[in-house]
Amino acid sequence: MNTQDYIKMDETYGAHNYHPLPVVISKAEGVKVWDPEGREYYDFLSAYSAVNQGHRHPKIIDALIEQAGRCTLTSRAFHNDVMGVYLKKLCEYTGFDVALPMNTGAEAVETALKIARRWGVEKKGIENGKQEIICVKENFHGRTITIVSMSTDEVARVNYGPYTPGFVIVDYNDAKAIEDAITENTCAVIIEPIQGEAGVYVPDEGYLACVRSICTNHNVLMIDDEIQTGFCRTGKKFAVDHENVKPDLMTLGKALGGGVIPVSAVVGTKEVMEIFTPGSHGSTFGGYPIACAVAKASLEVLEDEHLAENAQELGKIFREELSTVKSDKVVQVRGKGLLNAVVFEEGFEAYDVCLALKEKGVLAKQTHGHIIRFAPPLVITKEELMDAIKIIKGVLEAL
Ligand code: IF1
Repeated sequence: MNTQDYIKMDETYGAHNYHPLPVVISKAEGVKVWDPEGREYYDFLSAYSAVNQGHRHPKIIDALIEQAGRCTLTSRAFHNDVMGVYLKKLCEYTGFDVALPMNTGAEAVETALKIARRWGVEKKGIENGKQEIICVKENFHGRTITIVSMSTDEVARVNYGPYTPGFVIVDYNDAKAIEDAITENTCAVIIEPIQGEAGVYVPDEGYLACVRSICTNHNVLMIDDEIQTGFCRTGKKFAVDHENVKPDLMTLGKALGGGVIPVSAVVGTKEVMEIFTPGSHGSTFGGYPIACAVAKASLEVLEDEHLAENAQELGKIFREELSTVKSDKVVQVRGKGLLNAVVFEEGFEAYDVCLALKEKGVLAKQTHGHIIRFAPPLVITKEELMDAIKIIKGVLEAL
C-alpha cells in the first residue's frame, strides 16, 4: 500500500473529526519521520509536544520493553512495584509533594477540576454546587464535555450541550479581570502559561506572577495546565518557571509519556491533594506499570540530555533566524524555547504553506488558519535546526 491507499482507508473507516496533512508516517526516529515511499521529513509538530524526547528514544523504548517482559497491568486494586518509584521521581522533578496518575491530558484536567471543587467545599467552606472556577478566553484544556464547557472555541463546543455550569470566562493576559471575577464561591483559576492552541500566545511578563499573588490573596487555587508547555518545551522544566511561580496544582501529560504511550498526572501540595479519599476518583489504567516505567525514563532523558537548556538556546536561534524572513505575509514570529509560531496576516491560508513545507521535508501544522506552530523534538541539534530553518525560510520567502 502507498500513501494514497492509507489516506483513503482512514477516510473510509475513520470518523472525520480531523483534517490532517496528506502525509502518512510509517517510521520515526529522533527528529525525523519517513513516509511509506521512504521520503524523509523533519517533525516540527512533535505530536503537539508529546515527543519532546524525540521519536523512539532508546532509553524510553528499553524501559518499555523491560517492563513489558515483567508486568504490564495491575489496576489500582493492588499495588505494583513501579508506581511509587515513578511518582517519587515525578514529585522530585516537579517540586510538588503528591502526584495522581492518569492517562490523557483531558483526564488530568478533569482531575484538577474535581480537586478544586472538593477543596472549595471541604477547605474553603463553599456550599456544594456553588463552586466557581475561573478560566480564560481561547483556552484549550481538552475535549470532554466539562472541558469544552470552558471553551470559547465554537468549533470545539457547538451542539454538545447541556454544558457543565460553574465556569466564569475572562480575558487572557489580564490579571485584573481574574481578580474582578473572584467571588466567595471561587475555588480555582485554571490557565495555560502559554496558550498553545490559541496560536502560541505568550502573555506579558509578570502576568503569571500576578495571577499567583491574586490567587494567594483570595484563597483560590491556581491550576497551571502544563500539558503542552511542560517538560522543557519552553526552555525551562515548566513554563511557570520563567516567572518563578509555584501553582497549587499542575496538570501534566503529553511528553510525560516520552512519545511512547499516553501518560498524564496532576501534581500538587499535600494540603490540596489530601482532598481525595479512597473511591472518590480513579482510573483503570492510571499508574499502570508500563506507564510508570516509560514516564520515569522520560523524565530521566529530559534531565540527562539537558533538554531545557537545548530548547532555550535553540529556540532563541529559531526566532532570530525566522524574524529575518523577507516576506510581507509574515506578521510576527513569537514563542518561548522550542514552542514557536509564525503568524501570517488574518485570513491567510497557512494550510497551503504547511503543504509546501511538507513537499520540502518539514512537517508542521497550522492553527487558527493563519498561524503555524513550529515545535521540533527537543533533542534536535543545532545543525539539524539550521538545516530545517533553511527549508522553512525558503518556503516563506517564496510566498
Ligand atoms: C487534539 C490543540 C495542541 C493541551 C492542553 C490539555 C490538553 C491539551 C494545554 C488535552 C491537548 C492537544 C489535543 C490534540 C491537539 C493538541 C493541541 F491543538 F488541540 F490545542 F497541542 F495545541 N491541555 N492538546 O494542549 O490533552 O486529552 O489531548 O491528552 O485534540 O487534536 P489530551
